[in-house]
Amino acid sequence: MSSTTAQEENKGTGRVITRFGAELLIQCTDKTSLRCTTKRKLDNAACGDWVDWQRNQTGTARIDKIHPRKNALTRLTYRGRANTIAANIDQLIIVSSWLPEPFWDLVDRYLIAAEMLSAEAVIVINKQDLAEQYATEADWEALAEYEAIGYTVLHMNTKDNTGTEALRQHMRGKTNILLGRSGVGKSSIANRIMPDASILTADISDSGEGRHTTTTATLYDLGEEVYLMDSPGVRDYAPDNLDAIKLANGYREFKPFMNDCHFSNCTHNHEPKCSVRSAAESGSISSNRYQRYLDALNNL
Ligand SMILES: Nc1nc2c(ncn2[C@@H]2O[C@H](COP(=O)(O)OP(=O)(O)OP(=O)(O)O)[C@@H](O)[C@H]2O)c(=O)[nH]1
Ligand SMILES: [Mg+2]
Ligand SMILES: [Zn+2]
Repeated sequence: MSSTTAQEENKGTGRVITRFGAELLIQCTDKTSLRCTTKRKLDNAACGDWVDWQRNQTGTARIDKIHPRKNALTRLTYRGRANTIAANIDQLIIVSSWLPEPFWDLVDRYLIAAEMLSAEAVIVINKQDLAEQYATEADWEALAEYEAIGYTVLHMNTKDNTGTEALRQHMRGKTNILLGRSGVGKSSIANRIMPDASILTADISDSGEGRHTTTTATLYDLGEEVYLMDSPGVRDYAPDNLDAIKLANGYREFKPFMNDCHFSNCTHNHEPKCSVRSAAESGSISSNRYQRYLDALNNL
């Protein structure tokens, strides 16, 4: 073991914990954290990136290389640009709650992103304590449909710790990212998984001041190759480079039927002899999911 820490070294490797403006905080291989600036052309360094850094004569650490990424989660900004949320993700933890209510088309879009990233996905429904009051028949049906096509659905309640251990088991050996609308409880879940991290949540503080909504994606190292990223809540989400093929591939239950469509470039919409549509009509695949696929196709 080296007796020096990254604070005393002149160069090294690290992983981006978070960025604030032009500055990044990285975790070095010795687990210490280091503030870095970055070259303008490496401006897309994102939470989860592995990087090389070097110190200049004035002592400032600067990122001079981003290692090749396994994948990157990007989103389309309201200005129509692609924005990298985080990189090198093994699993999306897609969080909804009973209040604010679940948006299943948003869950679908995160699942499409998971397929595009070749990442795994877990669906979390938080605030189980509010289920009796707010969950509808249609909601339970939607959840059963996700489970029927092989997705794990975890019910959580961060007030009494329901589901924390189950989620922890699913996170093993992976870089995980919490995603979902604002206020569903992502940071509350992160706090349950990592009680020592003391992440701010929307609870009104003792002084009665302000809501602590998460503003930037942040990586936490849990040890044993487990990482968890908390991310800012979204109003909506869409992958930034979606096309009809990627969209259909994002609906994993379509796959066994797609090869039987009459046209090889079938969009599973109006085309004759479409096996996917037939499967939706006969109930082999969920007509709700198929309808949401058609809506998404129309919005491309
Ligand atoms: N009833 C109930 N409330 C919860 C639960 N988990 C979290 N909350 C509350 O939900 C609110 C939002 O929690 P946060 O953890 O800040 O939500 P977030 O998803 O991180 O929100 P953003 O950072 O804005 O994206 C807080 O008031 C929490 O106390 C739960 O299991 N049950
Ligand atoms: Mg938060
Ligand atoms: Zn088809």
